[in-house]
Amino acid sequence: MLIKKNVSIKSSEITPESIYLDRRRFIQGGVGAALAATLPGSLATAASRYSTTEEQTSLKDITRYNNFYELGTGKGDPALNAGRLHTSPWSIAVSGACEHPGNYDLDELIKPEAIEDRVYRLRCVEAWSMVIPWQGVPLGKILKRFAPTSKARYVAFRTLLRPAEMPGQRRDILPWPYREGLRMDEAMHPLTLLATGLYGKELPNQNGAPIRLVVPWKYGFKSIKSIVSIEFTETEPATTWNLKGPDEYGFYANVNPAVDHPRWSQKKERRIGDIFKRPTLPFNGYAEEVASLYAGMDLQKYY
Ligand SMILES: Nc1nc2c(c(=O)[nH]1)N[C@H]1C(S)=C(S)[C@@H](COP(=O)(O)O)O[C@H]1N2
Ligand SMILES: [Mo]
Repeated sequence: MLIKKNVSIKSSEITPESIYLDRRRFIQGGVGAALAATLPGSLATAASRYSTTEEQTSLKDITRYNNFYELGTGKGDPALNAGRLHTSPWSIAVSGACEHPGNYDLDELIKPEAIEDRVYRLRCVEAWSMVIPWQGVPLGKILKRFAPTSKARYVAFRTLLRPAEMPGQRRDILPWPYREGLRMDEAMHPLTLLATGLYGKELPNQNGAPIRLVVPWKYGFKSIKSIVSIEFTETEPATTWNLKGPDEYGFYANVNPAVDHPRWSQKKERRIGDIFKRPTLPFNGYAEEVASLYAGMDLQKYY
């Protein structure tokens, strides 16, 4: 899985998207489901009850229309600059309120876990959206291994800081390194994923290789890319977009059509590939799974 991070993959080794899609459709079908149990490795990953069956955004759009300001602020910049980033070797520093802090090699973290398929909606705060077939491991499974203590109420994440390979970091665009955080119950929720791949291949650099967070009920900026540190904290951690514009970007950032961004409406979104806009759903359509996490909270205040 995690061998050839930096080297470009030969086109002969890449599963064409159409075959990949057919395979998934086949496996998700009745006979396929039975057969899948007998297939090895990633082919056998079960269709998750958390996955949407909505039409998936094309691989081209997912990998060429990106937000990754470390690699440039234009939507096409991350793909253009992706080759500069070295993602092997890669380790994650784990610190704070847990029994097993330390520096973990990425393979050490991921290898023992089963890689799951999750097809999630991604809703950017800029009012566009995609449907992305991720592969990864539920974040909670990894976090448990560090044995967080009762003082761990939040988890804070940081992206790689390496201006030599990330041209955006040579400019004062955002407070670097990019920082994000979740409340512990959000982090442990089964929907919250650490993604290591998409469309059945290794995560492209522009999508946050070698490992990034995916929190599908929150605006895309919570889904921090290219993670190098995880810290368990007692208090709410500072987050990059909240530092940049506290009135515009909250800590919670749950997708909410009832709370507009100060400069634009959040009631609708454009699904990349579509012509017409569609209504934005509370919690990006995951209300049934996650709304209870926020029971009793004023979502106008905790935006
Ligand atoms: N480190 C880092 N992570 C980041 C960003 C970023 O600029 N830097 N952009 C965020 C935003 S605004 C969005 S919408 C998603 C986009 O993910 P994608 O390019 O894989 O679709 O990544 C998020 N994660
Ligand atoms: Mo975004």
